[in-house]
Amino acid sequence: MTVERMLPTDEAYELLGLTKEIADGELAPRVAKYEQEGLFPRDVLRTVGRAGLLGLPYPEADGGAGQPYEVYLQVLEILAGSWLGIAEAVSVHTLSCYPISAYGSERQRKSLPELLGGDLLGAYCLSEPQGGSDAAALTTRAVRDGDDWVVTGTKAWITHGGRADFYNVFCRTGGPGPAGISCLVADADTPGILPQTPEKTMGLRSSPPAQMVFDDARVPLDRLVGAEGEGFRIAMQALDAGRLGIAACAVGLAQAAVDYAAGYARERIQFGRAIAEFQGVGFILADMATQVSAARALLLNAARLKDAGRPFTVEAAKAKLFATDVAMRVTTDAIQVLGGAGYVSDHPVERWFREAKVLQIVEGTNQIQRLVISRSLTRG
Ligand code: COS
Repeated sequence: MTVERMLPTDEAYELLGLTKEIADGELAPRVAKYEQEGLFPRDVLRTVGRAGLLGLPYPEADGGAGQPYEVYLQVLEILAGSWLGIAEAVSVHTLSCYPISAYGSERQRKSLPELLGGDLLGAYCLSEPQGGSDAAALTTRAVRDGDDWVVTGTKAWITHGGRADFYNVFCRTGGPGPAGISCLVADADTPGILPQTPEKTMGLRSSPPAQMVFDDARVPLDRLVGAEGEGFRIAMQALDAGRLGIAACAVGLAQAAVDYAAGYARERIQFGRAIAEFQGVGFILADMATQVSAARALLLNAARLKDAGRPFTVEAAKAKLFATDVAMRVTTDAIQVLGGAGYVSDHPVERWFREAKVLQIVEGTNQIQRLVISRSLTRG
């Protein structure tokens, strides 16, 4: 099934057409093998990067594609429909370019064409083993010494950990709480930046996160992004946009599950007819499709607010919460429609179900999204 889309420009339709070609031609043939064998898709990400998809929402003057978020997120959705790991990688890379794009010095911004150009991959190091939801409690420390910051600590759950070319590192340069946090951007080959063994994950096995140990890593003073003490705000703003990326991944995954389950129900014969003809199945499919459309609408509303320069933090939290819960429900229902066939790896729905779970957790658990939303209602 093709989703009817309303896009703002002819260029956007062309971009989505190109994305679909890449998704069908490059992603779909590889995803099962890479996910099953846990192969990191660096080659595929290069192809995606060279097609211009690793810098979509950034200004053309900086080497990006100047696309509105509304369009960028629909590109992510299409990629996620073929391979969630690639869509998530694009989303995380895009998030990782935010600090320099929004807060970088003139000198730092000179690196933007390289960051957005498609050959490099970024990572975002905020979480720590003892500090996930309570991000402001992070303990990784950066101390000035001569011309460098000396960084010590451990970051956890880092997507592209050990694979990235550059790392955003949120660390404590001052006292406790959010006001003591700063943002550094470090090159991957900095001595003392030590990737650990990747985690053994339930899903997204082609790109498992890893801990990153910073053992007296010396990062030049001029790699501080924004002012000292401004890191928490930078991190939160980056996450506002990043959460839209995760929501788009969820919508793409859920749409794939709807399409696959509907296709199966049209073919599968029981009691002398296609199971799609039984209301018990057809109504499940109808509810799945309706939830995905609602998630997409919430996502695009938040994106359009962002594109218009309006506040979108709360709408992004709603979109992330709703879309990722929908992805979990819809992939669960897709397994039910396939019955036993849905439970085995001959069909992709069992993988999608495992992958959907992580979307309810990354870039702020859905409990944290509820906190952001409820605070907006209850704080004056
Ligand atoms: N945009 C800009 N600034 C923000 C912001 C946002 N979205 N959210 C908070 N801030 C600012 C606040 O305005 C406040 O600044 P002032 O002290 O100048 O007023 C400061 O940051 C502290 O905010 P707050 O008091 O709300 O911080 P909390 O410690 O209560 O934390 C939550 C807020 C829980 C929302 C935050 O810690 C969070 O998002 N946690 C989840 C982290 C996460 O997503 N981790 C995943 C990592 S990537 S896989």
